[in-house]
Amino acid sequence: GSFHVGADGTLLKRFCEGEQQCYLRLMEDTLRPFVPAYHGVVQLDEQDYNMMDNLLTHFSMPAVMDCKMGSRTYLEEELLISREPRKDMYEKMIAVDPEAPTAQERAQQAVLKTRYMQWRETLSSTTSLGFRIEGFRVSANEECHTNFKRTRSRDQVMEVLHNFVESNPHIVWGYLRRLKQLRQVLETSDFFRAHEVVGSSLLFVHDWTGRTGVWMIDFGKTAALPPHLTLDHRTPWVEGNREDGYLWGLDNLIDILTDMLPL
Ligand code: 4IP
Ligand code: MN
Repeated sequence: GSFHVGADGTLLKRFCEGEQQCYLRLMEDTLRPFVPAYHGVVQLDEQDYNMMDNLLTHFSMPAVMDCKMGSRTYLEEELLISREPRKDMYEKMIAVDPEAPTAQERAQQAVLKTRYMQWRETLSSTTSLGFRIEGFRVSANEECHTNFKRTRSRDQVMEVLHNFVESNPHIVWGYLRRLKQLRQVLETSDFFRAHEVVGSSLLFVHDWTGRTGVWMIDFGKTAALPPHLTLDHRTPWVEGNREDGYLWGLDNLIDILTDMLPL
């Protein structure tokens, strides 16, 4: 598989050079407390892995949720290189909505990756809110909930968040405090200013003791910008500006969680 959980509180993730570069820079950035600590490359059965802290270690039977951040989920460069139409993505598309493919896509039984990604973005809350819920699990013996491909409206998102926190305002408070700290650090981080952050997630973790945490994870599609270019992560994307909508999505997420608190 692409992950191994170590008994020593570490996690091995299949090696990706771009992700390694991000972690090396993040360890020197003000964002360091908001990402898993990085411990370098290790080899297992001839496969390289990036080694990092397992964020679940200090929790007791934690609930976890993955929110994919940003208003775009593919890199700009993926638009330019025209790739093979994908049969697997066509299959994933018709499994959710048999009406979604165009006549031409139906004839080919395949779709371009960027077309599939854009379709996923507008079906979910990625385009409208700048983030989407990928999945959550409330307890270790419960199944993972991942059926959120059509969770798009603010109200639908709020309902899923309520289910994840089991309507516990203390947990919502903990998440809000942490997300506001993260936003403050993101607004001044040298790393964040200089990177297009695409396909990255926020990992939410809480447990029955009331402990909460949020970390940034998944930097496989986080790309360094050319030296003269910086992003504000709120300006809407137009092709060429490389904006990713990350902070706009975080603003919306903070807003929705705030509205979940009792008056
Ligand atoms: C997946 O679509 C996710 O978007 C993956 O992103 C993406 O990986 C996959 O592309 C794509 O098929 P579904 O979530 O609808 O299944 P992530 O890894 O962030 O979850 P990439 O490669 O873009 O990181 P392919 O090309 O790996 O299939
Ligand atoms: Mn992810």
